Amino acid sequence: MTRLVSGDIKGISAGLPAYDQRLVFRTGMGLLGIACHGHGVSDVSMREQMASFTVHVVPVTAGQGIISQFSATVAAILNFLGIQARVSPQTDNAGIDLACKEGVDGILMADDHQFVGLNLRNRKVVGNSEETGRVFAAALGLMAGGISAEEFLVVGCGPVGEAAAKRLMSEGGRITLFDIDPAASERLHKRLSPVGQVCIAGSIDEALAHHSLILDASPAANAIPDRLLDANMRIAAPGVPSGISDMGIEYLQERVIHDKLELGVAGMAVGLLIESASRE
Ligand code: PYL
Repeated sequence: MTRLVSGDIKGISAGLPAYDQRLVFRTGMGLLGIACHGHGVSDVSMREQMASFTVHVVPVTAGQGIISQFSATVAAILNFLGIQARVSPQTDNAGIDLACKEGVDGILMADDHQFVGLNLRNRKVVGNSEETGRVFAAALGLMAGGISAEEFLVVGCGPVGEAAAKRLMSEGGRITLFDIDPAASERLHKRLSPVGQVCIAGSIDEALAHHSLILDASPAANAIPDRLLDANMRIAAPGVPSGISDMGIEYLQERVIHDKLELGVAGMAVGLLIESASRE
């Protein structure tokens, strides 16, 4: 997992309404709608659940420590979705202690390895990597006008890529995997083969020559080189840093979705509350 720096986060909170609009323009749905679609639940019912759900975002000082504005930005995203969230005045274990004593419904907290959400009402735990993969896959499906029988290239075979591939396969998407580390694509191929149609590409050049629907979950800049971009491509890119250059993003315009925190946190929020929401 690539660690964000405060420069990555700057501007996310203030930019949420505009980002939501950009998502609607690209997919027909905003942040909450895409996250609900990723989970197959109705956003109307989810909105109701969220209005009565309280969250503390607990800053974590362990490892490399606090990222300035990280917790505040997570709380801002949750508030934008309609959850009553605030940054805990306490960090680490004291923050967990306070959340339980105050009777809040959920906690979100991240160390350098895992960003988790805990539903204290029912003990459900959600992970940012899985939710990010799921929700970006749902966004790509919306950009594609549907997932069933479409061919998708998943670049990066870590937890985000795996969750994205599973979400695409759950609706009948056909998957080609590519990872700079062939052993990683082979491991994921083995896990996914029982689930549906999946194969491995030998090179990124070959893979991009044959695909226009791409999920870039690699944590590497230039994973999708500019020289291989095509005007027909649609790319969902949760990887940090983005595998597409700024020039590539400019070239693809409304056919690319990339953010560093927003969709993943929205997926976590919906995942925490899904038990009580009705299906789409
Ligand atoms: C959750 C993000 C998504 C991409 N990279 C992940 C990351 O930066 N993880 C580290 C988060 C550390 C947060 C710090 C704090 O401010 O509480 N412990």
